[in-house]
Amino acid sequence: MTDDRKEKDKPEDLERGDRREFLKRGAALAGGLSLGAAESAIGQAPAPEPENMIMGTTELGAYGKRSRFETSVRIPHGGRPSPDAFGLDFHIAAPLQESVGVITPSSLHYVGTTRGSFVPDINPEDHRLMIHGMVDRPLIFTLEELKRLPSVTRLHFIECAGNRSNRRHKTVQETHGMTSCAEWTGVLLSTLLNEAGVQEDGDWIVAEGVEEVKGASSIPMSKAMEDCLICYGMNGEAVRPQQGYPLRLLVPGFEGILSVKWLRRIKVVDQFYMTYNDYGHLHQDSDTAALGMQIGPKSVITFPSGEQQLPGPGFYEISGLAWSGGGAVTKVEVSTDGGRNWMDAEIRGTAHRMAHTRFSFQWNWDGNECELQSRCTDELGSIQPSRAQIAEFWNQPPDQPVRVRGQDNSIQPWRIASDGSVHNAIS
Ligand SMILES: Nc1nc2c(c(=O)[nH]1)N[C@H]1C(S)=C(S)[C@@H](COP(=O)(O)O)O[C@H]1N2
Ligand SMILES: [Mo]
Repeated sequence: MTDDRKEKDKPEDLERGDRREFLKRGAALAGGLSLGAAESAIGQAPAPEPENMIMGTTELGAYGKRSRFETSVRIPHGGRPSPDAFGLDFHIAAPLQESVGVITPSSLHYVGTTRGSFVPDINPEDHRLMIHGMVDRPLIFTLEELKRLPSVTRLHFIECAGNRSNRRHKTVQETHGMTSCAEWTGVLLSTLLNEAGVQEDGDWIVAEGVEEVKGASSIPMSKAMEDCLICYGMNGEAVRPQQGYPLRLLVPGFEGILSVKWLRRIKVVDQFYMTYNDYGHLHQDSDTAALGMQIGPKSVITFPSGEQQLPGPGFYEISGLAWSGGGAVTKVEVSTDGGRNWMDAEIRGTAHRMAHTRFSFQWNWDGNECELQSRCTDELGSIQPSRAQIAEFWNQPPDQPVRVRGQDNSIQPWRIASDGSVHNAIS
């Protein structure tokens, strides 16, 4: 009984507490949100007429879908149509501008394909995963067998190395939409490798998918043993076909290309193998290549972001996503004056390792033109660089547009014009 009461009282108390806090802040901020107007509207939404009700059992009963009033969708990335004239899927970007929390719904998860992939239609009963090469006991697993093994469930982002911002991009979907975060379930790769028995010189693995170019990637054994997952689950259901159904490799925090979809083979080898996917590392030795695979600390403000419109001066919650291949996000800072002054943002929820982390910052816009930026620090103490810092690092002439080489984890600036319109501020 007492417990029941507590449970019931809690949300209300919290709500009241928050509201009081909010009112205090609101009073302190000249020109803050007009609470009176908001208050009088509460409870006045008309109840829907019966003919406007969706009959759950018929339309939504078997597999739910979102409200018809929610319209955000994925878009082709990099100006290439997807699907193209041949029906091939290319990179498509997630609508981060509409995102809340940290999970990307599976339907909106970005899609990366190395070669304009068809999406294989795999019957899980026919699918096998082979572990072979420099192991004592080569193994072949069915899906059923994998699901009998100890499982883990973890939040992880994936990001394509091609997720880069430039001044032509208008929205955050264009600048940053090639990353997403999901709850992944599967078996630790180390469980399978230990079962197979990795031999002395087995320093690398090559992972392979089912398509003609294999989607193969070389991954260092240390990473394979540390935290790589063989996933069959995503956001509470089976991995979606575009994400690798029925089985995908997940290499947390490393370039997305290594997270091989439609995974069918892992070969333990003694060196870095140059696969189709590894062309980006062509000029590097294997140690450098392995290091270059890890994604640096990165963040972006999703609200307000490019092409959004602020209705006028007053209170706003700046909101965004931060992540790092180096572990958990430990700090996010926000600047409202183009990077001169930085203030700590609040981290919303738990900062999981190699996962999108939601941050927010309470802001009162005075109506003057300004520039918003966010900056991420991860558990290694690495700090997200500005584009100017990157230019300086590469000795680029200061009067020319910055060219980011390799992965782009540069700070994204958004300019708020005095009419409330929001623009990409990369010059
Ligand atoms: N088999 C296979 N795996 C693949 C690819 C592919 O084309 N084939 N694309 C890679 C690339 S380039 C990226 S960025 C990620 C994208 O994962 P997602 O489509 O689930 O977002 O998958 C990687 N795994
Ligand atoms: Mo990618």
